[in-house]
Amino acid sequence: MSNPLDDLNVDPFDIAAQAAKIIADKSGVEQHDIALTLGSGWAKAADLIGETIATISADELPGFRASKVVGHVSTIRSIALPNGKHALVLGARTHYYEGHGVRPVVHGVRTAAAAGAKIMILTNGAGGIKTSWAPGTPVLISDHINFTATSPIEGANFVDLTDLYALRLRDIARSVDASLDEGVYMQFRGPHYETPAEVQMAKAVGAHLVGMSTALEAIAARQSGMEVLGLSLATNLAAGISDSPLSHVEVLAAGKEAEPRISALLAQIVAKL
Ligand code: 8IG
Repeated sequence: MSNPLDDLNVDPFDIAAQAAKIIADKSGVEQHDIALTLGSGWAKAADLIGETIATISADELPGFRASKVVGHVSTIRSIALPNGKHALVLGARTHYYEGHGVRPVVHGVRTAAAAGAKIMILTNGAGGIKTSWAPGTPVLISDHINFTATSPIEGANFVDLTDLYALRLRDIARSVDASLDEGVYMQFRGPHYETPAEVQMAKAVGAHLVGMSTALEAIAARQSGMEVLGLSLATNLAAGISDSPLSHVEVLAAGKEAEPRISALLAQIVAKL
């Protein structure tokens, strides 16, 4: 299936603007305030944060690719929050490991920015390096290490990434749950999990969480002028940190178990933004 983003003569921001226009038309919401990407374990939050105004299938929007990963839903929802604000929930994350390049990976974020969102909430399931994080522990992302060897930014645009994961937003999250720990997220290409040696490398360079998303999206969000809040669900201890091997089925099960708890937490945070 062809995607307009595959044509390198096309400006990805134009496609994002087209998608945002369709979202505005279908939802009747001219400007969204907040956008959320809900990764493994976080999807239930969409039902808790407010009233769904419109549900749009990803294949109705230019530039979006239908996800093929079990447990990932490909819809975009416009939600009215109790405080009068509007949230856009992106259920259609494209991962870098899918092999379509970086443009589709950040298209949701760029569409959210074009739809007016000033705050981008990025959530994911991740492997934890800290042994104190039992499977199912939510963790605030304080910073990231982009280990993908690529960037969503095209051309000589030297975007500052200081305070990328805004302290202001982390403080709001902690005002909801003071026990929230934080850590540095390291994005690997995947789709394989790390070797134990790679996890030791990640630990040595200052990472606390390993995953396959979020960092590229956060960079694109900052390029578009958004404030970023990042939340990981540590669904498993990273390879070699515990004795047992990693299984995608077990990772999904840990996400499901934690889902009601962390989705309620996220809904409470969204209510305060
Ligand atoms: I859930 O241990 C989940 N996603 N790279 N490593 C990486 N991604 C993950 C992991 C993990 N767990």
